[in-house]
Amino acid sequence: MAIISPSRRVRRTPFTPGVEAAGVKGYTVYNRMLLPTFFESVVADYHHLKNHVQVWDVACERQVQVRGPDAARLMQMLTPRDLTRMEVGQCYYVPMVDETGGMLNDPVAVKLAEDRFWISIADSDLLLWVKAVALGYRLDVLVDEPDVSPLAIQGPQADALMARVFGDEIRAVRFFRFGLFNFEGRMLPIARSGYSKQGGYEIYVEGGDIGMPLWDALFKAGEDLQVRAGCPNLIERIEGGLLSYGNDMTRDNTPHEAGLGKFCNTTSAIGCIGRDALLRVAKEGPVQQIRALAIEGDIAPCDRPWPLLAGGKKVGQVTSAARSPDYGTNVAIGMVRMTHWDPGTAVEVETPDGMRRAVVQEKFWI
Ligand code: THG
Repeated sequence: MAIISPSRRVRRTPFTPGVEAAGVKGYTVYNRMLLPTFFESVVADYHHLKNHVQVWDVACERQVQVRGPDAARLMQMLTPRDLTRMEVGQCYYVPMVDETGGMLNDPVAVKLAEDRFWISIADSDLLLWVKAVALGYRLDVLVDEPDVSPLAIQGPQADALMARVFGDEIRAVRFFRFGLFNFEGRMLPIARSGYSKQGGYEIYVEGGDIGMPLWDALFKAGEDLQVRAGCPNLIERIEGGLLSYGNDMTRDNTPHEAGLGKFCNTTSAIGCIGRDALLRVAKEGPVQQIRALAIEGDIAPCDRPWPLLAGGKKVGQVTSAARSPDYGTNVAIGMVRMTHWDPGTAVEVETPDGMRRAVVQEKFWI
């Protein structure tokens, strides 16, 4: 494949010098920013992630900052998830939808103060939507994109590495909570979260100037832990059922179709945008939904939806797929119509290299 030509529109991150020095071999573009896709190979990176610890440049998870007296009110307008019990120091995975119930993004919300939130976004221009909602409802808030770049530390040795740099207190941070930790005199929110099922942390690096000093400190401290540069791993995230906005679901899907109904509290009186549309789908139930699929045979990278067929009729599509070394099959994520979504259902996938047999799984692998 050809290279991605560098330009101002494809933003570098504070960690890009470290990523390049580590020998990044593949990039994608996410929120108009560079996101590494592999270093040694997707398979080699996968084994290393599951056995050691990696440092990930996920600066492309940009923050939409919401500040001011109406911040909490705006946040609740943006998501069908009930935020009334969300405390300062918590992170919530929050589907965000438009007025038709179509998914606009699936970010992580970070509550920094009663009147200050970060929305850690997936790959869509959510800033524009949030600014427009704030303006349209004449809310007393400021909405901007701060100089904040997440750095994820993922893998079984993440606790060991982080304790060396930030002290043993880091071990007490609970899942989807954050604490403030000092690095070179700056207090950084560090959460126990991340786009893998191997455990770890996300450091919200405020101020690009400390990006490389932090990167270097982590690699120096983790030498004997075999720390490496890594990135969200295609195989591992499919095994874990971690969804990719723009791939596995789009604005054409409701959260219920995406399997995110458990993050929607439409029965309670949450006055969010899209509430009426979601009340309808919650009542009727979706007619298609995200499923794990095991696919037989050799497959190419999934760079467009692959039709799912049964008896010659289209019953869905596959949007993410990869060979899994640990499970000895191709693991995949697809959207499957209700007539064929029961576990054990045999279907066929129309890949660019030909038809492949597949079976709907009861759940994801991790
Ligand atoms: N971390 C942060 N920002 C992000 C991502 C992240 N922004 C972009 C993208 N990833 C958003 N999508 C997701 C998808 C899944 C999860 C987080 C963000 C996730 N899910 C867990 C799971 O499914 O097991 C837990 C969800 C829960 O139980 O609350 O972590 O990764 N900062």
